[in-house]
Amino acid sequence: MSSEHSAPRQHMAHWGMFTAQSSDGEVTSVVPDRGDADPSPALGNIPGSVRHRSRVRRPAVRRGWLRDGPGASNDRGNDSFVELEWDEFIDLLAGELRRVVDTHGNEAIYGGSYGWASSGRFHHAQSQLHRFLNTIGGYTRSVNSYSLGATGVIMPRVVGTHWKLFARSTSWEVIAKHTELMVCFGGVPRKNTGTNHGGTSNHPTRDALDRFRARGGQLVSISPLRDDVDGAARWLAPVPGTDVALMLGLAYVLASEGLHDTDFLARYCTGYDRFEDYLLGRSDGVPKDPAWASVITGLPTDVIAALARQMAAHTTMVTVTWSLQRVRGGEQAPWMGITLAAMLGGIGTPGAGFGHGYGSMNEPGLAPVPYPLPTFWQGVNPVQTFVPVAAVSDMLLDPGGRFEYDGRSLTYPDIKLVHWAGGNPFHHHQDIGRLRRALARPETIVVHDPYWTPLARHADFVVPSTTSLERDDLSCTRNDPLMVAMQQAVPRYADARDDYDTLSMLAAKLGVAERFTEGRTAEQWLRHMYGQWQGFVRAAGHPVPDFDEFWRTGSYRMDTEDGLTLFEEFRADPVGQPLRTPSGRIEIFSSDIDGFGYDDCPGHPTWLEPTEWLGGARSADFPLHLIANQPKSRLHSQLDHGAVSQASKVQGREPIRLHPGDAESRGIAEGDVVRVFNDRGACLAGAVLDDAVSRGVAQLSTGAWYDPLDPADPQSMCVHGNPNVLTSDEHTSKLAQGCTGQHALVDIELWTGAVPPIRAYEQPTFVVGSAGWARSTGG
Ligand SMILES: Nc1nc2c(c(=O)[nH]1)N[C@H]1C(S)=C(S)[C@@H](COP(=O)(O)OP(=O)(O)OC[C@H]3O[C@@H](n4cnc5c(=O)[nH]c(N)nc54)[C@H](O)[C@@H]3O)O[C@H]1N2
Ligand SMILES: Nc1nc2c(c(=O)[nH]1)N[C@H]1C(S)=C(S)[C@@H](COP(=O)(O)OP(=O)(O)OC[C@H]3O[C@@H](n4cnc5c(=O)[nH]c(N)nc54)[C@H](O)[C@@H]3O)O[C@H]1N2
Ligand SMILES: [Mo]
Repeated sequence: MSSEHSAPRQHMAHWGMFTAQSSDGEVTSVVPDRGDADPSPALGNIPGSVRHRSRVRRPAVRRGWLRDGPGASNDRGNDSFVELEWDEFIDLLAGELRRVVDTHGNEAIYGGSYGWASSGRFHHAQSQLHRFLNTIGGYTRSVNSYSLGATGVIMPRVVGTHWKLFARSTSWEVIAKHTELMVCFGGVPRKNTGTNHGGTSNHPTRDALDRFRARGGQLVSISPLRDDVDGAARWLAPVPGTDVALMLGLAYVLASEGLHDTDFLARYCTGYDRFEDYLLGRSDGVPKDPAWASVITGLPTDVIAALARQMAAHTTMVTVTWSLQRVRGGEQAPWMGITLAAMLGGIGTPGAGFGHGYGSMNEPGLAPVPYPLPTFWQGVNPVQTFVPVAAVSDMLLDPGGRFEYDGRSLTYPDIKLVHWAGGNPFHHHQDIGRLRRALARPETIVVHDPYWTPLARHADFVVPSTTSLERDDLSCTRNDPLMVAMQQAVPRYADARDDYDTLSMLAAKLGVAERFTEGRTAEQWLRHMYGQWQGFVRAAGHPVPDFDEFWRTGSYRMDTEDGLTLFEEFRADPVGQPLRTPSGRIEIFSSDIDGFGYDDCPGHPTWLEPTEWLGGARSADFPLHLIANQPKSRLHSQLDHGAVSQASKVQGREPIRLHPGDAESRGIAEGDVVRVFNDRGACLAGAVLDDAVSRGVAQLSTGAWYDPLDPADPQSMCVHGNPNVLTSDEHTSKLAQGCTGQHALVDIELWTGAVPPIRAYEQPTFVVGSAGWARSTGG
């Protein structure tokens, strides 16, 4: 479809819609779409990214794998590679897949392959890989996400849904018009709203909050960082990880002063009485009053009491960012947030109630489209085995081991081959030292990525993928009015190929080409998927253009369901439109969860002392609370080498922000390189002093490419500033087994040694293949 590559091309990233200008096969500039009210600065990482020196140019196999064949290896991450021709590479990889399936069965393939890849409905790397693996008999899959590990399991049990909390959330319009008080646990970080999985054509959060304030709305931001909200707000900074204690203190005031809505609790909820016994201390002798909450959170008693009364007196929206559930015991904060909102009685009414993820992703607050999205069907996976996504290291280190999950007792499979496309566990997983020991175990690791990421360096087969800028695709998401033509902006780089093409070649070699491709080229798939979607929209009476006209126009605007209030239908008719919970109501006490008997997730929201927090014993050794949050300058680890991300670095390291007082007592000045450490690992980072960070807190975002000083040592210090060498891969609880990467206790010291170079973006070493197949390309 694309021929004239130097003409400006419309495209879509997870962080927004833009037009790309290119020359000589490289994107040279990007212009945000005119319709976007508040474009993400991360767009600035795109120019220069297609021909960046970290691209994978040709198919490559790890030297040790070629020499020794499949098997566990401690050399992963510290070996050289041999570049092969495509046909030799596909032969070898297809043979290895066949061997594993024949010898060990499909369960031995881990295809969980978590990760964001790029936007686009067809060339979605995970969907492509899952469909391919399904055509060869299936794979062990992963469930849930790093984003919402705890929420994804507990919310269906509490309010009968997960996705509706975001996709049918109370709209920004309604908040701007009706809400008087927003009490935001985790703030409403504008930096995060730039992003939306699958793309987004507009960013309304900033303007909506401006309208809300202009109408007299007040915002209370509860967060360790003052800048978790842009613009005027009252800032409360409890000890990190103590939000549930604060919410209980607020709830105590409502209950003890009769400010709670007993009608709402009786009609729409179940189990409030059981919870109240705990809240008031009847069941355990400990009243969760503001004095109790004050000791744990560090906030004054009268501040807590006054806030509760203010909340009862106004149309109040309680919001909880996703970060609050990415910690040990992470199920509790969203559950307690809903309980607090239920006590206030506003759930289902305009401008009041509960919100989860305002300021986490762009989607909450946006109007949904009433049609299904065009879908690339992944097929059926005959293998039933699954693991919670954040259990990847446990699975690889403990085959046959038992674990609990959501009321079930399950077993880790014995994985022989790991197949990953479009994700980076060196970005997303915790305790990288342990992850590296886990990745030494399988017999073969296959990674598709456009770049030599740390995961690619730990692979045996590295499949060079195109970036989305090198192909045509369709973009649309469930809360965006635009269906967008993503137009190829530049020719394919070097020997890179679309994941669809490489998987089609593998499918052909394995004799299942027709099942995988259904005889369609990529362009024919786009037309096919568009046609299906067009049918849905036309059935609703809208004249959607045919594909060619759509492609020329570039986008199609759908109607949206505006002015939603979360759970309004349930509020209007709790009997006719019950929630999909056992009681049909909001479960403040869940008999099912209670019945599982999990000490780390009891039957009602409970304050559970975290492992990584300043009030616990570990803080004697590691007295700073590290917040490992989402990076402002990019999406995850993607385009870490881009201009905006690089401009944020300090002496080439990821910036770590700390309070000037905590820096001074350690002899650290602005711009110094520091060593951040605990008993799990250490990294270097660049000091930024900022009183927007609470005392005792340090903030180091995720996303710096893991760069070990000694690649041979799994415990090596990372010289670049990847916080996941410090975080624990302990899970949220036995209920959800979610990721807990947001918090870690650490200490920080001035780094006085020589500052090592950053090598993360360099090519690995290549050698000529011993079997004589490969050609040398130099390093
Ligand atoms: N400590 C800590 N850790 C965290 C978090 C935290 O709060 N704290 N947050 C977690 C969260 S919420 C998430 S979602 C995860 C994110 O973790 P990931 O989603 O794994 O991170 P990304 O950097 O987006 O990885 C995507 C990879 O896909 C590649 N890619 C892009 N396009 C294509 C393509 O077309 N084909 C192929 N084959 N590859 C492609 C990119 O180059 C990149 O390497 O991280 C989690 N990790
Ligand atoms: N720019 C950018 N935006 C992104 C992403 C990105 O990589 N870059 N990633 C996207 C993805 S995949 C996801 S899932 C979302 C994640 O959305 P979130 O998980 O909500 O985002 P974070 O930035 O990790 O955390 C939000 C804020 O919560 C605060 N916080 C941390 N711990 C606590 C605590 O104990 N109590 C309180 N009250 N506040 C706390 C931190 O100060 C932090 O800035 O972000 C999305 N948006
Ligand atoms: Mo996420």
